[in-house]
Amino acid sequence: MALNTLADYERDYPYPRKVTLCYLIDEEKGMVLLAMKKRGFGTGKWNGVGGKLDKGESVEQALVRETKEEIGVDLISFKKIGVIKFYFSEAQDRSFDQEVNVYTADSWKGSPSESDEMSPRWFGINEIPFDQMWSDDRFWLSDALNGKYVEASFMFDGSGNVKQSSIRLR
Ligand code: 6OG
Repeated sequence: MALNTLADYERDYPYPRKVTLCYLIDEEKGMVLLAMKKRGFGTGKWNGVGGKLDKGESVEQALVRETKEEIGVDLISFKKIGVIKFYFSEAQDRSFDQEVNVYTADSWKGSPSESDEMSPRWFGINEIPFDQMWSDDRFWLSDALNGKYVEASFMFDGSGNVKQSSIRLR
């Protein structure tokens, strides 16, 4: 059957590949750590840190490993703030689609540092550079950082713009 709407994707592909995404938070200063992606999927965009699960790994194991690899810090405490499914409707196959498991972390060891893959920087929670981020972020990130749990799905066009969305915040 043809895939036309976001609901078609959600019905036919309910379990896209899992990935992790983590935002370090400095509660006292009201800051969030974003990192500039230097290579691969999403190059040139600010985002949280994270990536794919290795074979046999849990989501939380991948979250800890990816954060260490990308910005050099060891997470101590973190909390899940949402699950978001992304469908790239104009991709050749469904391998780009992702289920992003989103976390914030409020305690870690070490200070964020640059790696081959990412270059981190602190931003005020009210000064997030949405125009240099994935186009879905403006629909949910501020609410999620302010304590809402987000369950959402997005369908993108070939230029990376949101074509359809479904967002539940609680
Ligand atoms: P690697 O390919 O580097 O993992 N990611 C997204 N994050 C946001 N905010 N919006 C999206 O809309 C995203 N698509 C993927 C998940 C990719 C990293 O990028 C995140 C992962 O942390 C499309 O292994």
